[in-house]
Amino acid sequence: MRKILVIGAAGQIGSELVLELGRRFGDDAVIASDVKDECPEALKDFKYTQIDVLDNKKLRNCVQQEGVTEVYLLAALLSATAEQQPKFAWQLNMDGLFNVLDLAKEGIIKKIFWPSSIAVFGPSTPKNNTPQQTIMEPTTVYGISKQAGEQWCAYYHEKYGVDVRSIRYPGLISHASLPGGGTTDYAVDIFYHAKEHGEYTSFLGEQTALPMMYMEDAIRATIELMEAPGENIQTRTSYNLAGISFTPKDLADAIRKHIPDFGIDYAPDYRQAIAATWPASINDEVAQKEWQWKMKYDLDKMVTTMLENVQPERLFKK
Ligand code: AKB
Repeated sequence: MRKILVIGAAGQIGSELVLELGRRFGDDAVIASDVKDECPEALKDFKYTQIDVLDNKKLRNCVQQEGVTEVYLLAALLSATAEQQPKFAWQLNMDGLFNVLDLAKEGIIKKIFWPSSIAVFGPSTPKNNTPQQTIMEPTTVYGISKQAGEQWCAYYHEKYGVDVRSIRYPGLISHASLPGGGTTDYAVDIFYHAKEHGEYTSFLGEQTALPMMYMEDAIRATIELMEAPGENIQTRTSYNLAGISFTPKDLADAIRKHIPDFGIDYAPDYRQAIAATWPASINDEVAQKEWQWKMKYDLDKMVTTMLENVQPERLFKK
């Protein structure tokens, strides 16, 4: 029987992934877990267990007692936060991964999803249409941890037959959950400010193009990858997904189609230096070929959906 454990279920991806896994496989097939003591309100129909992924003993007990077959490991520090706490970021991002990989190596669980990121690329990577396999010299702690993690995933697959699958997520955009500590967070923030104040100050510069993706596409990609036949999955590091590439100016222009007076100005901060090292656009032909990946949301569709659904009162007290 399928039993799925989502680690990091209170985060931006986790909170939406749990709901979609529940819709597809039944709420009883999914266990949500997070380092937080309290189960997020949105996940109250699911079994919830508090787990720090660094607590290997508690993680193992949970997996064995509940008969967990698959783990989605989403607990991590993202790019901006990781730069503030480099040692802890490395520990969380790497030891958490090893704790889960070892459960699969020992045959206790059957399958793992682990997210990588466009942060694996660096300043020496080709900036446009970045290929699946290319130069990777990341300059952030987060990027270094993701690149090392990718290699460990491939190693565990090759040496121990571990079925681990991964996506290099672009920046993710959702109205249902808030991002926490990434360089791409402006592309969510902007919608709350556009609706509430009609203006926004971007912490990335006007012409900083980055790959992004609407959350519904990202969740669908994640589950489609996990459900694809194992023999199709020839890439055991992590898959490029192209998403939608745009600059803060492109995004503001798209918002202006709905809010004509929307105003934007630019005050780049330390996150600009991170963004400057990442690709502007990504090539995802390998994902298209190996597991038939196809994106549904372009820039205009994403902006329309965000503006229709975003609830500024979640950020701004009235
Ligand atoms: C971040 O900005 O750190 C993340 C990512 C691209 O992995 N959204």
